[in-house]
Amino acid sequence: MIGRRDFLAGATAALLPLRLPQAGAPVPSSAQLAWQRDELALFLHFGVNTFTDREWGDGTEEPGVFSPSALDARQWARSAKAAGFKAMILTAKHHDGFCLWPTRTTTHSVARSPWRSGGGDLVREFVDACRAEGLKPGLYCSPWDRNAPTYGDSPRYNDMYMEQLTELLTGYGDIHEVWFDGANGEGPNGRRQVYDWPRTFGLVKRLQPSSVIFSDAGPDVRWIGNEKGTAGDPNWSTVNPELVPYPGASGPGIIEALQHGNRDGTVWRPGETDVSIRPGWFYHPAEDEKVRSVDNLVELYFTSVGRNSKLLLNVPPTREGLLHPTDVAQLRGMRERLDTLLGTDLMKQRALLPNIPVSIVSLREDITRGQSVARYEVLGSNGGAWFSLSRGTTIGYRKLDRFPPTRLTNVRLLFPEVLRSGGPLTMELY
Ligand code: FUL
Repeated sequence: MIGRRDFLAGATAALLPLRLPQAGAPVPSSAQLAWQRDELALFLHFGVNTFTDREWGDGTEEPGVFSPSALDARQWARSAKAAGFKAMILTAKHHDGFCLWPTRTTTHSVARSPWRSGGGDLVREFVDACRAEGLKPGLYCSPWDRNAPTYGDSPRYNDMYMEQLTELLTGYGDIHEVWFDGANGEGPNGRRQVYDWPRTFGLVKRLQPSSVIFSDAGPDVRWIGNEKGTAGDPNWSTVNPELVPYPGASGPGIIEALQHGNRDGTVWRPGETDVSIRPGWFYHPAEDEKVRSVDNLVELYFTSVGRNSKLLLNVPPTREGLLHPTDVAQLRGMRERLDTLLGTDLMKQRALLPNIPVSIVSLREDITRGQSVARYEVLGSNGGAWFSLSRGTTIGYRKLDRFPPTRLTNVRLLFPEVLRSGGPLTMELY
């Protein structure tokens, strides 16, 4: 046994310096750290698809179809904030190419729509609403563009895409997360567009140095490898970058690497778990009865945040431009349930009370010093022999384990394997 720590009361324990710290162990940047600590972000898929009832528009949509009747981005932000979300990410442009801001790069935008008589700028209203409610704004701008005539003419399209990003990243203040998917469909006449990822990432870093860039290939935050809301277990925040060379890359082992990261990875690139509250990413009236239940949303929290990931939950605005009352109610229900489940840390009491059953253990490493625990086991006792409550591999930012309600007087944490000396480790019991 490499390390052991008994907890009778109090919540924080320093890991013993079990090995000399390894020079160069990957650690998070301050932007990655803040990103992870936010735990919950709301994803907003909204655009022409909302009005045509599609998931992927083909770029031939009339801008005139975009006509939300009562759009209120503050309602999105208030709902997110009330549910404990700390950030929001809007699809400024999806694969159909329709821009939610009055871009100079194309006429395929809100400027040609009846919304706000063509004078609207939804990216502006979105960032203003975020800031008014104390949320961090993020933007998704799809590289795949089924409307742009230059798409498939790689250098020309890439120039236009850089201009779009420049508008978004210079015109709206701090953008905390820039979200890239790797979808790469054919252009007109079957032409293949080659994206310039180094240029794209370089531009974002130059214009918004404090943001995190999300994609399959990071560089700051990686996709978790599925859209089901389930991070891998284990889930390391470190990866070997050569495994996923560019966003949208496919090949053997990539999904596995995204799901789990690499224990011996050379860069810090935590995983983000994106999933929708409804079957689709965009709003469809036919899915009003298919909104995830509170139980299901709470489960998502445990399989994402509780596995050292972050939850990016999509809640698509309706044709009115509002979050649907059902979705808002489920978000509120999720918050209430999480507050109840994780509200009272029994470790904060002077001694564990044998009459209060425990069913959740929350472990946290001080990730400013990287991830160090490689195997752990939580033992409990009720005055007699020790028995196992849960065990796992890595902990990272947060690991939530559930077990049948158990009465305990003592808890012991074992570390059969650690990679390096770590910072303080926190345990909470619920
Ligand atoms: C994917 C897209 O194709 C989906 O429409 C959605 O935007 C999802 C979040 O990313 O790559």
